Amino acid sequence: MKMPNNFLFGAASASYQVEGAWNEDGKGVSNWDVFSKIPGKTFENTNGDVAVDHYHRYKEDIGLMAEMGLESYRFSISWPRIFPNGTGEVNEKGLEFYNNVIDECLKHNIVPFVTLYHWDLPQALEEKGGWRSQETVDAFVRFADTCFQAFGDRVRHWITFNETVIFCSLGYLSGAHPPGIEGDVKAYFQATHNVFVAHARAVEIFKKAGYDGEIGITHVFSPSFSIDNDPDNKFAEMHANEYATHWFYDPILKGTYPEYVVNGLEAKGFLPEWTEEELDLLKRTAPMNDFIGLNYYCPQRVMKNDSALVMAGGRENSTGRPGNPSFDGVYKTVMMDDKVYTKWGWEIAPDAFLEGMRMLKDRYGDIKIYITENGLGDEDPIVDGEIMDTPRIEYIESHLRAVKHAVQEGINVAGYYAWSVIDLLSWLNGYKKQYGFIYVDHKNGLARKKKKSFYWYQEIIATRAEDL
Ligand code: BGP
Repeated sequence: MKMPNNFLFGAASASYQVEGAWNEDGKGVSNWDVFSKIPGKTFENTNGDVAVDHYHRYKEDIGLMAEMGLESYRFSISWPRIFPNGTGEVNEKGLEFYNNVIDECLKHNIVPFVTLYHWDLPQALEEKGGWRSQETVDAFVRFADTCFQAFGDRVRHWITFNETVIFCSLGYLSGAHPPGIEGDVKAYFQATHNVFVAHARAVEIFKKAGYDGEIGITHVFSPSFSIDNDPDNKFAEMHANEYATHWFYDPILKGTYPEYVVNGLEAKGFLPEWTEEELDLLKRTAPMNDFIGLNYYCPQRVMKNDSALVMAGGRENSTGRPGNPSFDGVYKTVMMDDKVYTKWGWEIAPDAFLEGMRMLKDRYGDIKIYITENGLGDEDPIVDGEIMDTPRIEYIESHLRAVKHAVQEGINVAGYYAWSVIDLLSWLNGYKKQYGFIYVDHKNGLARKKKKSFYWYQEIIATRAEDL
């Protein structure tokens, strides 16, 4: 079987991870500009000041994407480029840059798939409370509306937020991302609720204005599986899926919060402060979501937590290995002897990917799915000057096969975006952890070079994955 003609083969990036030009053309300072410069926060204190200089090289990069045959490019808009202080006056130069990127994509018949928020929050808003604050919600809605108005004549695919669970949990529980707060469970749940409200308000504006196109949100997709059939571990599995998946997917797709979590939070005093109006908004806008974006890297293997510890890290903890207890100490994620892991301890499990998609279909029905990220973080071997990223090819091949299987089973998957189109800054792991089809030579003026996987993906796209 060939993948259907309207299935999009794409690849992704995010503004802070590729653009650089952190203080050029009127761009404001983002929370990541500040956070990454605090000594010890990132691997070798790397930051996105220059990143891979996509800001100045977008034409070359999009040209390479076109050569690869890429059908769609998912990228994000740096909010502080458009509103240097988060709100207030628009920076025209910022709009101009994204107009250029969009036009360059269209020139090459590449569908631009835009993420509005991929974590680089204007620092001015971070200082006013970030996602704990209503001010950020209001400012986001204005930012989203501005982008719809500026780019909505050419952009038909919109993602409001990337991975709420990650930027909120790493921001307020583990402290590994800005604002670097540890163990504030109340703030964590409040921030997630505020993000869902901001999403819902943006969706409603988009729909009311009648733009031609689709809008949705992108979530981490990391379904939990018990390590065995022990009832305590099965309970841990249920609990983990409720807190780490349903809490995020239900308000978007069902318009309500999962009762199990609401009851649990209420008992512990962690329930977000919300209004009836906000809950109505979630309910009213849920059916307006055109799709759900899934970022899938690995599942979670869980068991009951038998230690007194509560969560100290997370998936992105660059120093520790998994084995982290959940924030409430009920379960812990563990590595298993019979599983295969990447060098960074992320399990490679295409079967769990397919199984997870079935679970989603069971719970949420036929909602359209885009796989908005999937890929392998690795240190690619260079042999005689060629980048021989065979493990990446194997990883993507096995996961694309799972996607193909899903489509054959009638799961509504409409596109696949490899992470990442080009080697870029890994938030906490610098440039050492590579993901791209295109190599960036940091010792040679950031020169671009096609990897083995570049040619492989080119072939996959050209044949619409027929041989997979
Ligand atoms: C996702 C993010 C991406 C990207 C990816 C790989 O959570 O949306 O921006 O960074 O993970 O993560 P890492 O670079 O930590 O390996």
